[in-house]
Amino acid sequence: MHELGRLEDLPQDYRDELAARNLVPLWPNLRNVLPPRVPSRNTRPIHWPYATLRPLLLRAGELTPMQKAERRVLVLANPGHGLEAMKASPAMYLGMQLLLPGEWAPAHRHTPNAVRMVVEGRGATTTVSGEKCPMERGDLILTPTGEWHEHEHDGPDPVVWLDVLDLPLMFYAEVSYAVEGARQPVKPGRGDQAYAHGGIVPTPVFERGGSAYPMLRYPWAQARAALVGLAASQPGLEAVQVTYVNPETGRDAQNNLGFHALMLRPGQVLRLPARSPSQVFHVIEGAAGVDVAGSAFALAEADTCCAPGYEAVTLSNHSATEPAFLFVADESPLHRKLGVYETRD
Ligand code: GTQ
Repeated sequence: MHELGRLEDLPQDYRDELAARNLVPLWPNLRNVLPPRVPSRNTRPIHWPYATLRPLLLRAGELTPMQKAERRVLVLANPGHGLEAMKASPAMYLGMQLLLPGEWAPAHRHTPNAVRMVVEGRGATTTVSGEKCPMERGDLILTPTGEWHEHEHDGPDPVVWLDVLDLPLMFYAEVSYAVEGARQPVKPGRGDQAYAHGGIVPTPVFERGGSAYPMLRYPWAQARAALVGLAASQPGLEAVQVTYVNPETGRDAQNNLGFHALMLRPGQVLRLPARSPSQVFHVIEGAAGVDVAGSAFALAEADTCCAPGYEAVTLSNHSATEPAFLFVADESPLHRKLGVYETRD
């Protein structure tokens, strides 16, 4: 690939006149915006150990009351994008949210899609469009674009969960905003109960126009059982992974980000091929090694890390006796919509 002309090669008066007329020559920038074969990525592999994050989050609970926070969150920011950009990857925002006993995070709705992965504590609920979802450790709770949601906590201990939002994408597209609301009346009907068994869905006879997001809570007990069952039924299966899907359509649970649960068998080393989407790994149970792009992380329970796209990732379970369970979030639905999803090697 031959060298292209540089900006400095052009006479100053010409450059000045272009700038004055809001014009830019392409050729000095062409290789930056269309690099050869591999995109330039600001996303760095980063590990956020829970052991160091947790005391800082609990301290936020002492320093900042709910009225001053609305959402008491420490953002897991990737320094490759600049901390103030509050991105883990181009399309993914990660936050650890704390709710103390008796607290209420008021109702609002916003354009970004969010999910919660519950890390610790019992007794909290998130009410989404009137459906009150219990929050147990490892549960995945959706708050899809535009749906009212609020969090409350009646249990005895602090509750912490991981928020994953497509906020950076929405912000980039200049479509990110929120609307504040009042406490939601709770409606009967629970998606996690109506869709508790794979392949069996409710058949409305009298009602019409069901929700676009019929299942809002994916209990960890069910996802874990699915993984254990899959591993037992297919002893030769390399990647024991399930995807959180919309039970009515079978497609991704949300529009832009993909959510999966993955089980590593005792002693397993799993090499994931290089694929275009950035990924986030969070340990629900056990521990895992994550090797990506020259970084090697030892993830303990409740730890989180991210990996840039177009890089192979090796996951290892060093326990000889216990499986490890990971929550994986990625940008695959977005990449498929953009028509750029690819696997390499
Ligand atoms: O719980 O609604 O981490 O609106 C960031 C923005 C959580 C939430 C975040 C939010 C929320």
